[in-house]
Amino acid sequence: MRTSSSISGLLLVLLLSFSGRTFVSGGFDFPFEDVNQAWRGFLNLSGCHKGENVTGLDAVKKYFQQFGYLTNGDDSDEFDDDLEKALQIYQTNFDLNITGSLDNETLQQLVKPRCGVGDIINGTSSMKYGRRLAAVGHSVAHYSFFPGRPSWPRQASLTYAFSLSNQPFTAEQLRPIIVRSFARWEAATTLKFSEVSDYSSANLRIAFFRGDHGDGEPFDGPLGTLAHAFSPENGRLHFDAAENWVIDVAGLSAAGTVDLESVMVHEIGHLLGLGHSSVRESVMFPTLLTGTKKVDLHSDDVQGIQLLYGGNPRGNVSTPSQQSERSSDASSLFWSPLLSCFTIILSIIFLSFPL
Ligand code: TQI
Ligand code: CA
Ligand code: ZN
Ligand code: ZN
Repeated sequence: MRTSSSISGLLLVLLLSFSGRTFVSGGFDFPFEDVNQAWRGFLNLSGCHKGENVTGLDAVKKYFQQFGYLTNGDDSDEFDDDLEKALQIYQTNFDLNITGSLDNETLQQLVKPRCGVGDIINGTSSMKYGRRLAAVGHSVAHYSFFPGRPSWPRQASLTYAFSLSNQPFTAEQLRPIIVRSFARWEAATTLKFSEVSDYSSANLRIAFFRGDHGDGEPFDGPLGTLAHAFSPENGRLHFDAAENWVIDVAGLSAAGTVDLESVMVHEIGHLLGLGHSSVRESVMFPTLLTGTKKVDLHSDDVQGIQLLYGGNPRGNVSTPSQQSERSSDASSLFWSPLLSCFTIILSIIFLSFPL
């Protein structure tokens, strides 16, 4: 990419002033980069609209490709019909004025730090997105999947194993947390989970690592990235051993501690094929308040996982909020932009990683 390198100092100052707004949400009090380096060059493109040919538009197209808005593979500098459509969808998702051009408001949204997961999964430009649907009285699912919606076979019996290397807990401390976390997802689906002792042959493999551990997603020390999981059917779930992990609620009052079980439940959702959700109370919402535990599946999590695997014939798990009407447009994802991504640093983990 030749574009994103041209950044003037003035723009930097401007960007720092935007970033003040991104701190409004309560989340982990992580240090994080103000604005994704790679997208700073976007700010040069203010006012760009259809028909123009401007250096730097190729980077915008790549951004939209990365997050699912563009699928035509074209990365020229030409502002074409497809780019205009992509912008309109993006503007709908982020509740901006739907101008189809690169106005300032849109550019400011584009350069904000965001999660690595795409907004549109299997998207087509005919889909409807986000809050506007909710506003006309339809409940919209807010869970999401990975691109291509990968999953384990329905009704699979999956084995899991955990490694005791690099971490402070004993098997006796860790096992109940893992067992409980899997049980929450099992209760909602037809999936079955069982522990096996042979780590290398297990479907799902849980381990703690520090720093670079060979999968291209090095951990970053205390806070920042807490853990990551790969999408089906990879099965790897890694925790950052450098975190101040807590396994009892009492310990959560200390600053900088993270509840292992909350993160475990969230990461198992990823292992099974769920992306993030825009429903604040869901376990797949990409923010966890400091010092809190969030381990009960929300109806949004249940709907998402049941879409992949079907419901549990033993009866629906009870969920804290009323079940909302299932939307046929399950694959759209709406981010509440100010309140979701900005409190955490996310790593991008796609299917394409080799084992
Ligand atoms: N780790 C990110 C996460 O699991 C890594 C990640 C980003 C990711 N995008 C992904 C993993 C897409 C799989 C698929 O979300 S994290 C939280 C929360 C993290 C964050 O360390 O930032 C939890 C891990 F929600 F609290 F912010 C677990 Cl619960
Ligand atoms: Ca970390
Ligand atoms: Zn890893
Ligand atoms: Zn996540």
